[in-house]
Amino acid sequence: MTHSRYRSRTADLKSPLFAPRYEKVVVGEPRGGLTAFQRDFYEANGYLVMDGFFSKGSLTPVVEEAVKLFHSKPETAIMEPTGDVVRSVFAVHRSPVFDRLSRCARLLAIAREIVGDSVYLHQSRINYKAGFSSTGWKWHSDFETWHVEDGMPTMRCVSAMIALSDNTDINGPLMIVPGSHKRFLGCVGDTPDGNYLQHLKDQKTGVPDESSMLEFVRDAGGRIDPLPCCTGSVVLFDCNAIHGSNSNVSPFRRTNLFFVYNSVENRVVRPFCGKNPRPEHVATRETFQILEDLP
Ligand code: 6CS
Ligand code: FE
Repeated sequence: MTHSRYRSRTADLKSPLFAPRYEKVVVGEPRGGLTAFQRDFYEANGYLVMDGFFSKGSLTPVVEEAVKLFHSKPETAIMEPTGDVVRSVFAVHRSPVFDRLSRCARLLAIAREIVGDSVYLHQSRINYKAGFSSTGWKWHSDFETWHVEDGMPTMRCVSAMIALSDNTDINGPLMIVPGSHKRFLGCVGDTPDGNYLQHLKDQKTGVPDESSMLEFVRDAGGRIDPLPCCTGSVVLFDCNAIHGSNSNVSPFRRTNLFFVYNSVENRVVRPFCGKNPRPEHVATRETFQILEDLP
C-alpha cells in the first residue's frame, strides 16, 4: 500500500501547506545527455530550455500531424471554454509520428538521466493555444494533480515540451517560477467526481492560493521566467515546477507538444484523492510500455 507523502486536497487540510520535496531533482549520474551546466541549471531552477534541439525541417511531419488532429477533433480532445476551438489533444503518442518522436534517443537519454531510471510516458498531449481566442493555464504544479488524481507516488518525473510553433512574448509562452519545484504546496479543497474535464478546460482544484504564489515568487527573488523559444526548441521542466501561461489574443498560434517521462519505479497507484482513476488517455495505467531507443 503506497502512502502519500504529499498531502493536498485532503479533508484535514484547512489551509495551504508547504512541504519539503523528498526526492532529488536530478536523480541519475551524468551520462552525457546534459552538460554539467545544464544539470546544475535544471537542478536549481526546475527547468531547462534547449534551443534548436530539433531542426524546424525535421518537425514538418509532426507539425502537419498536429494540424490534422486540431481539425479532426478526436475523442481525446479537450475544447476551449468557448466551446468550438480545440485546447488540447491527449495521448498523441498513439499516433506513429508522435510515438517515434517520443523515442528520440537524445531525448530519452536526458529523461533517463534526470529520473535516474528507464522511463515510460505518463501522458502526452498537444496544447494548441490557437490565435485570437484561446485561454491560458492558471498557475499550478502538474505533480499536485498527478499525485492527487492519478496516484503518482513521487516526483521522479520530467516533462519535455517540444515547440511546434514559435513561442513569443505575445502569444502566451510558458512561464515558470524558478526554484518552485523544491517545495510541494498542499492545496485546500476536494476533488469533484470526473474532475478532469473541468480541470483541463479551466483548472479550479489544486490551484495555489495568491498568498502561496507570492511566497513562491518571493523565494525566487521576485523572478517569474517566461520561456519564449523557437519551433524545434525543447523545454524540460520538473513535474513539480509551478508554471502557467497567459491567454493568446495574438493572431499567432502557440502550439506545443508535451511528453511526460515518468520513472518506471514511479508508476501510478490508486489516486490519493480516493476517487476513480482518470481515463487512460490522460494518465497511462494499463498501456504501460518502457520506452526503448528507436533502432
Ligand atoms: O491534469 C493534467 O494532467 C494536466 N493539467 C495541467 C494543468 N497541466 C499538465 C497536464 O496536462
Ligand atoms: Fe501543467
